[in-house]
Amino acid sequence: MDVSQKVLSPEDLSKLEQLGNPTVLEITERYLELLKPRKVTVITDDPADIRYVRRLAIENGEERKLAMEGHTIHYDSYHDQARDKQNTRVLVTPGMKMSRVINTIPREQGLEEVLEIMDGVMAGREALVRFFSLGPLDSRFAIPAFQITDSAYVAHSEDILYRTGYEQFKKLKGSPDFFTFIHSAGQLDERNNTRNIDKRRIYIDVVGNQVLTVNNQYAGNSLGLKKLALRLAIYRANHEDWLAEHMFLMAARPEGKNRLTYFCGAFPSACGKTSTAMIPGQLILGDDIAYIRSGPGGRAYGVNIEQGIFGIIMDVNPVDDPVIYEALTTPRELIFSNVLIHEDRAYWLGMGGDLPQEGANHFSDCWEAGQKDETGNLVDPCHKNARYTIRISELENADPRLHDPEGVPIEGVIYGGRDSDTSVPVYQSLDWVHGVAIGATLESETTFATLGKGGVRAFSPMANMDFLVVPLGRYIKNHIDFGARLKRTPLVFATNYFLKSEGRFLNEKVDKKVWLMWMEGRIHGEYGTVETPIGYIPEYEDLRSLFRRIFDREYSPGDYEAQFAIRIDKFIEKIERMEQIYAEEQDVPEEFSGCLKTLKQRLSEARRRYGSGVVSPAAFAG
Ligand code: SPV
Ligand code: MN
Repeated sequence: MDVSQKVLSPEDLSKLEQLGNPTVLEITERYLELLKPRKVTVITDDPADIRYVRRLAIENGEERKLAMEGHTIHYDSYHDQARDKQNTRVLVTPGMKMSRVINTIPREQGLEEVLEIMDGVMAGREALVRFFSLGPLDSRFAIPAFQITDSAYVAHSEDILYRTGYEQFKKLKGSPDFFTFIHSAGQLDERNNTRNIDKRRIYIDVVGNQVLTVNNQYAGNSLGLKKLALRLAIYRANHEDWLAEHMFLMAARPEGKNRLTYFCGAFPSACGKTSTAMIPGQLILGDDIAYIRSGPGGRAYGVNIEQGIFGIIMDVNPVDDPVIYEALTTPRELIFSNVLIHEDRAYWLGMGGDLPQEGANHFSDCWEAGQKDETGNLVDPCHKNARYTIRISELENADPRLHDPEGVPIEGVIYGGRDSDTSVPVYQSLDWVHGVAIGATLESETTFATLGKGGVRAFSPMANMDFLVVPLGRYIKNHIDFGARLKRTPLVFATNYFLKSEGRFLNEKVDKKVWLMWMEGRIHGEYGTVETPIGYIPEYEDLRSLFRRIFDREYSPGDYEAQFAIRIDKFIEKIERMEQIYAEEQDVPEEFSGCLKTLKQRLSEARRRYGSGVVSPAAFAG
């Protein structure tokens, strides 16, 4: 331990040694020698250590205190405001197969490149050594995570978002079975933002169970435990027998019925994922990443590997997101990132009311309305991907089973997309394989209407496309096989909150609560269905009484007709788009291709029988 002895105090060194884990010592020594920090601090689960990190983020200028007690602001570089897909690469060894859309680089070459960038990158800086648990403590779901970072903001965010795991590492009894994350924000500018964005690299080493990431601060690039760990977990899950998913977990709690029904759900960005997990009156367990395994009774169980939310702040307002809005505007520990700060208060797009015309933001400490960036683009008051970082336990609708090591029994899976013209607001799949097919054909329409790109459909199976470090065919097969092994398979549903007619949404934002309650009732055998070529849709009378009970609103036969008409031609077009995409993939499971074929046959038959591209739900009833 030559290097470690030089940069670690005897107390810090002893904290490492007490873990009794030679791999932790070896990795620490190796990376400290490379990164060359001035000082290294080892953080345990002790609240005094955790407070140290929080204080350091303020002292080193990565965060600044705001007027409200516990609130801080952090800025990422103007050019580091979202996940960097281009510079995120998976290190591959000869013969290793990946999904087609994933950037790869030969392992030796990638390691050489990133290790060179990392050589001496922490000179003059303090490194923090951290231990976390991806998942509840003492749980068979959990994966221990080891992090070295020179960003106190990253370490502080991880304290809010993840469970600390120093004691968990002791329980490893020396085993090398954990994920490792090495991060450096690199050289910082006068705003404490990453300077060398051109040398930003995020290299995923599935063979070494490690991720090396450098010259970034945006959490989706920097935080080891978020999307970097998701990729390692997807690789592992798909070589074992479980699922690592980009999914929320929530409990539906129907009024007057003494029960909780757990759902997981995958929605591509901006399709209503967090708002579904946060439907008023229900309980949230997680909003981003779930590990799912089979458990007692042959059922699927899930855990949130996080304990916090790194949420998009745009449009969080008292009407649409009352619970989050309240949490963001009252004293508690939370980090705002990339919002507008005026007189030590946070402002963001869509919060309701006018925004100040000047302040500090992701571009400048003295932004004012009309300011342009170096390429002549007008700088928004606040970035569209500006976020908040908060613990779920701070929310009044937090599920008490968040930390249950056994997980929660999943009875329903929801796949949601943004789709203006094809699918109905809610339907149930014909069976598990069809449910997998619904997830595997998820699309979302882009919303950049002003750039003339509105309605472009982005394909993202299970909303997991960006993180698929295995071939798509293998991923889908893992899903199919997972369900086949269960004794009680969850029901699978599709939702679409964005159906339009003549440019107008056919539903109100709050209607998702009705769809949720219908799905919940289906799980308990309470509602009938109409079998259509695409799957089972609700019966009119059930929706009518749900709308009346929940919103005291009249739901007319005309509403039902407009929303639940089966758009046969549009569905056939969608299936054909999918057949084209999957034709390019290898080892696509036959069950899946067969399912698409059957769906197309069912649709074509209905087309023939009813002689129309759009068929009323009434045609399929009775
Ligand atoms: C997402 O983009 O899906 C997020 C935020 O949850 S990030 O951390 O950037 O992945
Ligand atoms: Mn996400």
